[in-house]
Amino acid sequence: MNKNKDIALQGGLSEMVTIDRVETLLLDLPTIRPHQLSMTTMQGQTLMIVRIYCSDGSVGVGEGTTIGGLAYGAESPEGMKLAIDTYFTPLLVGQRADAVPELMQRLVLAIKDNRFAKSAVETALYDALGQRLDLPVSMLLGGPVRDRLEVAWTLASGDTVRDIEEAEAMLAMRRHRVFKLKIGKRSVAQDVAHVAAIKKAVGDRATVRVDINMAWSELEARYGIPALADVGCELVEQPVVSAAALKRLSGKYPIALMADESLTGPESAFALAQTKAPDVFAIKIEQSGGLRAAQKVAAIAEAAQIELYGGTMLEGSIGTAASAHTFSTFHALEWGTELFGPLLLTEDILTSPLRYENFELHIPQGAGLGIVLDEERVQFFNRERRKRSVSLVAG
Ligand code: MUC
Ligand code: MG
Repeated sequence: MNKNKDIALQGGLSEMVTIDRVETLLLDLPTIRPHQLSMTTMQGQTLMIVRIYCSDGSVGVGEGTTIGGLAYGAESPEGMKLAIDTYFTPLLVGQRADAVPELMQRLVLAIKDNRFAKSAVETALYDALGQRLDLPVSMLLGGPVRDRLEVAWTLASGDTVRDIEEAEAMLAMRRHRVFKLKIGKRSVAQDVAHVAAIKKAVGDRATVRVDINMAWSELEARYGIPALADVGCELVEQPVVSAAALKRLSGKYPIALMADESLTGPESAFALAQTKAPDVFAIKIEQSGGLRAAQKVAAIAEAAQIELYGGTMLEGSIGTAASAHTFSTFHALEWGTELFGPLLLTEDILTSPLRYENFELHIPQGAGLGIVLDEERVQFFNRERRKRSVSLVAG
């Protein structure tokens, strides 16, 4: 046995494992109901799945999602697939699979932006490494400080009565007691009335927050935010586009202001922290550019005394598990999380679904992400397979 190999094995690392192959798939899954945001209404969700095959036989899986194709940001599932197939894969194949930060740095240096695709790839690399070392991803990220996360639910059917019924059902199941309402599509007055009706219906049994997804002008926000505070709403997420306007709105009203779209990774987090505009950061692994980048955003928030919320890009089970492992390492998570993505889908692609219980998500235990894909389901929802069967029927 040579000296290097000896050291590697003593250190718990496997013998030089390399990346053999990278595979990407698009899975189209239905949602339980249309999901209405200020900029789009989702009728389903597309999961961009990446699998990284390593020379020791380990296979890591990662996921990239967005909301409504290109309605939310510059990356679409199709674009992520193309970027990974064409540009990421040649930089990964043949490289040492264990060196995750080094591999990510290689991608960061060669590829601008593409944060969602980078997050998917980093997830797959850590999943494979965790399986190799028999450690959960949370341990590879420094270790969890909690094993469960409070999970909010988003009410976004577009209809007040239906949203109230949905909230009641969630409370009865003890699945969610924090509700985020998607507003910004209607007038400010109509939106405030919608929030007031829902808050009145749930009373002290639940808390109510809103996400405007940048739909308000600064002037609308000046009327809307205090009105929301008056009806018992506790937090307003990304009311306006500009960070300068967010700053002008901050500290004025008895309600927390949260940044979401303005947070695009550690640099933007640092810039926002310097202005101390938002009270809270909605941290997302995809928006941040990966799991470790999300941890950096959390560290910046902590240093600036900005509170934390674990956000979602409505990921399916893979991205949700990766987010859960990452958020489990955050010291403070004052506003909980919204890792409900898999519950918005009618179908799951895991052999055993993530465990939601008593208003919380349990961080999956076990090596890597701690999840197992149901291969039949993956193939069933695979866009390529569906296209092939349609063309066979047509032909
Ligand atoms: C967002 O903007 O926060 C989170 C929950 C939801 O319904 O949409 C996402 C995106
Ligand atoms: Mg948001």
